[in-house]
Amino acid sequence: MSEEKKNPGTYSADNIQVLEGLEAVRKRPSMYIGDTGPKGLHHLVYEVVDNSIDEAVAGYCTEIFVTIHKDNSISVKDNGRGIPTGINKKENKSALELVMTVLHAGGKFDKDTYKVSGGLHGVGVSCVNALSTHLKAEVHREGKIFHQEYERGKPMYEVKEVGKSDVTGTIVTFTPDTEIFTQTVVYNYDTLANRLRELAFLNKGIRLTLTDERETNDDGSQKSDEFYSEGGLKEFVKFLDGNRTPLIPEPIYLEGIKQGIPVELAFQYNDTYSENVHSYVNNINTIEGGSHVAGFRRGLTRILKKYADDSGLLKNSKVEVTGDDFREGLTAVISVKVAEPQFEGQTKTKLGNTEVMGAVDVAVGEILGVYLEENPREAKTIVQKVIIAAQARAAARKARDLVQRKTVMSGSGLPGKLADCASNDPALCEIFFVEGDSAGGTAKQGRDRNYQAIMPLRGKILNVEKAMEHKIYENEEIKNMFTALGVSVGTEEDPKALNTAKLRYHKIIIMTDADVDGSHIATLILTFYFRYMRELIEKGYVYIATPPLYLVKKGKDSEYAWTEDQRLAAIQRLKGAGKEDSVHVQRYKGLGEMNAEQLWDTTMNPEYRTLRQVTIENAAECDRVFSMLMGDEVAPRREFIERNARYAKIDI
Ligand code: 0RA
Repeated sequence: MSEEKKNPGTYSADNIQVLEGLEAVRKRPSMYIGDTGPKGLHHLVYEVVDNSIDEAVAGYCTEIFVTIHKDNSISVKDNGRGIPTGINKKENKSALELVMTVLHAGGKFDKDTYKVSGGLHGVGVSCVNALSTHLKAEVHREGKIFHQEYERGKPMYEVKEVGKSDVTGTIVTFTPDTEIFTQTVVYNYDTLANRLRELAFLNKGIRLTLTDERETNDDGSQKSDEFYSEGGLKEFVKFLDGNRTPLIPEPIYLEGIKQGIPVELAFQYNDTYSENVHSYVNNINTIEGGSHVAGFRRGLTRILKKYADDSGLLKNSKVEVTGDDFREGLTAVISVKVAEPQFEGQTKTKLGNTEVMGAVDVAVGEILGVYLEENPREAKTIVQKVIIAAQARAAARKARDLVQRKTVMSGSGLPGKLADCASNDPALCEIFFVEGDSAGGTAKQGRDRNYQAIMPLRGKILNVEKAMEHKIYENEEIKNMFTALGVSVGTEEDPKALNTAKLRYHKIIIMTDADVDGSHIATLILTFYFRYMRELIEKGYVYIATPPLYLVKKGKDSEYAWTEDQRLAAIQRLKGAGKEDSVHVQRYKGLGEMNAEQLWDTTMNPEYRTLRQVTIENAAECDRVFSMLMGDEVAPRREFIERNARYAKIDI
């Protein structure tokens, strides 16, 4: 120790602390970035981009470039002021080095920076550094260029001046560590594009450009997209409702500071029956909602109810109007900036700060009050929509009660078509929802009845995107799905809430044919889960089975293939020295073509099967994709399907 003290430039006590901090990140990366799968991998980029967004929100940066390099390293470049490089007196180190190597350094040496973004976990760029084999920071500032590089978070040299520059800005380039990200270090363009698009809508006026050096377009140009929004959330709502028919010409929009809290919100009514309220706090998607969403609902209900009462439109409708009725066919985005957000809930994405409720309530009240006064025709359209919703809800309530009664009776009341498993332990039990009775029969023979239940579904299930709520609860297949799962609607607090306390299976597996029809049915089922049982997706209970596409056979030898590459490889292996036409390839057109043993071996046996877990990475994007795939507009659907023609693999 004493020796090190004498050489502050090389290895001081401070250094040891720093290394301990970053070592902690490497030891338990999930604590800092959520997980070490694809989600955590992409989170690294968001963490770095957030720093540039902060600089932009502070008013010093207008452009951010994100580049995926050929080797899957990432560069984030901005035209901000550049990270300060001067020596911090207290730490006796360059500020740049502190930012890059000390956990949460950001606020410490610069108290004036009003940091409002900063990733879901808000851990800062030093975490990215700790989890990268190599990171390089380049700063253009005060007419000079500075560099520092790091290996797994440790500086390779002190900050050095390497040249002159007549611009300002920061470029961070990092290579994710394969020791940490053992699953994959390959970046997904669309995932990054969706987040950058979202950030552009949430932070109007900032230009975000994504470039993929791994791919070129058909015309030879580099794959690249630019995201820029002048209208902010107003444009976000239009984008989300791009495949729906609006009821009012333009979204209702407000931006301002209410009770000291920056609030931006936009909302729009469309002719569907679903409610799509997306909310953000400091650019973080609060998928569990919270006080800002509560404030929005309260303000919306208060103002619309008063308007409806005063206008006399409600008088003849004979139904009682509830809060839900005001949100049918509503698409809204709420964004607030909170200095010290408290995140609660299962996934820490629910805003707890109570003071935000009043601020948003007041904001909605102001803007909506004025809108209704100034636009009587639109006001009438909205109120009529609310009345229809209330009438439909009365019908839905009856239908829901049916679902509820049936679930309560369960035991004897399980659907006749369900082949249940022996175990009662939900954590061990799986249920396969299988397309068609014939495949259902095969699955019943092939399964392990101790813990695998089979439930055949008849043909195409109801498209919930187009149906009114009561139709959904009246639908036989959907009712059976509720009963089989042990899920009901209505808890003591909320008659509409999903009650999953008695869920009977922790793996809900959708097993359909590996063809277009099968994908369509899987998408219909997923739409239903997304709209009516989202909690089960969020808890990670919903999966998609992946049956093979081919059986490649020669004599007694055979191999299954899931992809074109696997099919070709299997043919090569099996033909050996023989001719190619000695190998027979069977294309499985449906589950029904497999016998029970084959289905078990390839698709149901946990030892060999591949299940794809359904996750919601980006709720707003899911919402848009589902409304497009299942809604009325044909052209965007065809376009999407053509783009994803190989297999409608929807990463929801
Ligand atoms: C703190 C102070 C100042 C700039 C930044 C942070 C900054 C950080 C990042 C991270 C990525 N890009 C960035 N750009 C700027 C500037 C203080 C000053 O110049 O007075």
